[in-house]
Amino acid sequence: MRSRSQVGIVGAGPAGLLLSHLLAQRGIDSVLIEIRSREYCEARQRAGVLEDGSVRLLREAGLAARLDQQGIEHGGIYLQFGGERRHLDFRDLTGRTVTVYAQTEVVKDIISRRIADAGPGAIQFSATDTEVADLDTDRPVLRYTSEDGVRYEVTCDAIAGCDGFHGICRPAMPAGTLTTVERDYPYAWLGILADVPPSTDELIYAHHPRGFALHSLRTPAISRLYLQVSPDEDIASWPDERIWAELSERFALPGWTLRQGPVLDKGITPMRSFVSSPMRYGRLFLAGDSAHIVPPTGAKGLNLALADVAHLAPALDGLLRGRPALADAYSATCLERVWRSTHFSWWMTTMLHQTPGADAMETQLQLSQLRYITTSRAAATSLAENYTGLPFPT
Ligand code: RFL
Ligand code: PHB
Repeated sequence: MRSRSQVGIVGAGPAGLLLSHLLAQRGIDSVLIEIRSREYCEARQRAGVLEDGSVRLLREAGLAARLDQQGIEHGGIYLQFGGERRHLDFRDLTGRTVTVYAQTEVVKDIISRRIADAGPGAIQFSATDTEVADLDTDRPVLRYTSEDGVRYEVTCDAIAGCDGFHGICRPAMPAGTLTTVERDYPYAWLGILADVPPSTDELIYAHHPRGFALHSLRTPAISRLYLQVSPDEDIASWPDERIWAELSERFALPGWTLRQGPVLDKGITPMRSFVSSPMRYGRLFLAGDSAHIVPPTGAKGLNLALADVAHLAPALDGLLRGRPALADAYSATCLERVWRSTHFSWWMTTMLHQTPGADAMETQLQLSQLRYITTSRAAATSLAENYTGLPFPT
């Protein structure tokens, strides 16, 4: 079946969902297709920390009713190393904060808003065999098969590839168009969601000889914790008791105990830095994880995805009205923030993780850097400024 839409969007993660909403607010219609089911998208455990600018963006877009009620504002983090836990006060250092609000909730909020605004067909879930074609023309085409087996061909003015790292849009760009810079890290994160109140008031990033650990949270009743493990680790060799024992050891501090509870979800995530540029070919634009990946230590991936589409919505609006300046600047504008976050995430990651086979020099340099950050206001301010995030486009 043939149809027409101003913008075709591939992928209903945070980037694609927010883009479809921001375009609708500008009076631009879009078709949004997603390979997974709605249930899957709403349950996929991922990020939890929103930068100050992400919160403002969601608020300005009218998407923050639940975020404002349930999000937990955090004015700092703890860095733990060498048997001590030291606090960094972001409010004092930058005047800014971050908000803990799960990506699952951001996704649920935008899905329900899109369906309320545009009806049950606003998002085509469980679509298969997605293709993008005619990318050298002003009328690129998006093809997919809907959940009920109908093949669609949508002629668009532009297509947004918001389909994540494993999507089809980036590979659809002609060979030789893209330059890719990447690094795989020799470790991974084992993450758990646990039915137990957090044992801390702020996130704890712990450097430990046995490996990095992170204590985060989702709600006052649900904790989210991570352990550095080997990238080839089998989740089956990590029964819940082993995970809690390892976490307790890495966070150990006299007079403090880690509360334990039932594990609701667990999984292993590889760690990678990846930047593919430019983020545009003709009228195909990439946004979010489809163009770049950062290791999660800096809590940047979701925020970068939101910042990309904050640029992309006005850029597409201009392009469709014959004013291509913002679209022409889109890739370079986004890549500036992407590279800042790529550096910050690499820096946090390499400062806090144990590299297999690392020598005493590496360990001492990490510890020295951690002491410096927690004693020098200038060094602490640099971390705080990056963590709370650069100003967002408005
Ligand atoms: P997503 O969320 O991957 O969404 C892409 C969507 O595209 C769909 N898709 C397709 N749809 C149609 N046809 C196809 N052929 C398709 N192929 C794929 C997918 O099913 C999916 O729904 O990308 P997006 O929107 O760019 O959003 C990026 C974020 O999800 C990601 O950067 C963050 O989750 C990264 N991240 C974190 N970011 C933060 O800002 N703060 C954090 O605290 C944070 N913690 C994390 C994280 C990522 C993690 N994992 C599991 C990778 C913690 C973890 C453990
Ligand atoms: C999370 O809560 O999932 C989280 C928090 C901070 C990070 C990464 C993940 O750096």
